[in-house]
Amino acid sequence: MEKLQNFINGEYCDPTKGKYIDNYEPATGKVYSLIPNSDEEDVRLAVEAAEKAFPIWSKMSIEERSKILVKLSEGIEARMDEFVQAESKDNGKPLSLAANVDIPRAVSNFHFFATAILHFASESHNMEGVGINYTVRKPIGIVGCISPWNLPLYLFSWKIAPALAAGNCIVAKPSEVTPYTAYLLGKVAQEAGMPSGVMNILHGEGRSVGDAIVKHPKIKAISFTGGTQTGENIARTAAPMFKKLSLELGGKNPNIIFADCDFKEMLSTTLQSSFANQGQICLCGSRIFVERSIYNKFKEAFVKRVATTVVSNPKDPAAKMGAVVSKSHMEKVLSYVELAKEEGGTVLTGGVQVNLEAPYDGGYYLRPTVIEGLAFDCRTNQEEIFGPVVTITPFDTEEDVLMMANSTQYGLSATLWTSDLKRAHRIADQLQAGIVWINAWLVRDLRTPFGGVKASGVGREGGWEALRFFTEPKNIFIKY
Ligand code: TXE
Repeated sequence: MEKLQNFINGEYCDPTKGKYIDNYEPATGKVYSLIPNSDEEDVRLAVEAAEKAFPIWSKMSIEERSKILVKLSEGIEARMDEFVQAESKDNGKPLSLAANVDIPRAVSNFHFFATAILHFASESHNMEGVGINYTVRKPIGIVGCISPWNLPLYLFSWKIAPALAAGNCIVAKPSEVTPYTAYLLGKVAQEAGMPSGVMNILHGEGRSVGDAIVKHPKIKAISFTGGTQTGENIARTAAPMFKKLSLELGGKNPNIIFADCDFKEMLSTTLQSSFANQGQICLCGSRIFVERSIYNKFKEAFVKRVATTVVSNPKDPAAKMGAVVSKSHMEKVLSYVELAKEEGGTVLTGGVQVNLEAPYDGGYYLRPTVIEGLAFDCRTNQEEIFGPVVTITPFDTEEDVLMMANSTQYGLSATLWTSDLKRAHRIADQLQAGIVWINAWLVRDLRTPFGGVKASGVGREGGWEALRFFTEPKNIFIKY
């Protein structure tokens, strides 16, 4: 069976203690490779390599650094098919999604930050007749990047690209549930001429290697995307060490639909925002609020479309949805369907596992699920399910829907459907969310700030925000 390796100091290597964990293919439920279960000793080696590489990488001209990162992005593009196949196999998502979204976006992430750094500038503040302040922004040093399983290379590269572009060396860990594309990245870095030790990629469980990254005193900043509980644990460890922290956590995003929306466009986009990537995107709109006058019309049309959505193996070109990421995640999602029933909800469609024919009979397939009749403040409507489950709830007034939309501990994103411009501004302004889409969903411009409020996280990624996070400003004053 294939054994993945860590990538330290420009070379692939085995974990020092020789421990491995199983890597499952969600489409079949079978183990198909082994992942190093690294620990603090591997982190120590990676930090040592990064420490040596830092003077070389941080002092390299920005143009040269940029060229290497552009080559990295081109390297992924040149191996597009290999990356697409690997991402789909590792995660269970349809091949078409990996080909159209995940891997192209990873290419763009590297390209975007490789070129953004060429234009990154700092400020100066003149004090008339007194002197001038100028601010320099320097790389932090060694930074830790920890990413989740839902959009594996997409989110991994979203962190490591700005970290590297800003001149840092990294010790990065993809999710142990979906390690494969990050594993492939080592080869591409070698081909791109990335100096040894700049990019170190370690595999393994959060509680072993992830925790060791967070605890290492020479790793000065942590950029994390994942569950809110994990974010809390990381913050607890990192805060007393005064590490810089960027935390992108969970969401329970509202999708608010007014009667005056473009119904057709809203309906097809709402299918996407509910179930894309099997509902495993932190930006999915899992609480759908519909103005009462169109509630029944919406319910009928939506449920009809959801009920005919094709759930199939990821290689099937007809598949609109593939497998969810793991058995335990599937069980978690199904347990929320049971909870919803206990809380008085009615399952309008879905709520069950899908059994495909061999060799996919052991895979983790779920029917997309729509539930109605729940109170806005019940657990099903407050906790992140992170799967193909949405609830629908009618509303009467703007005040009502805003109260319900803002009622969770989360505040990542929100979607709003209306053709009333004034209302769109009014509601967008009052939504407690870091990102609001009006008459659209998941339209992303990499220059914009990305992140949430409340329990959805701390800090912003994207554009200058990411480059600011991965640099340390120093203000220097000189007297006239
Ligand atoms: O995420 P974890 P899990 C949510 C979603 C999901 C839940 C749990 O609701 O059901 O979180 O998913 C690493 N120190 N999201 O358990 O554990 C871990 O190895 C350092 C939302 O898979 O947060 C992985 O690399 N690292 C979400 C990463 O953290 C640790 C995406 C994320 O895993 C660690 C994923 C520790 N103590 C899940 N423990 C989003 N916002 O996009 C774990 N890790």
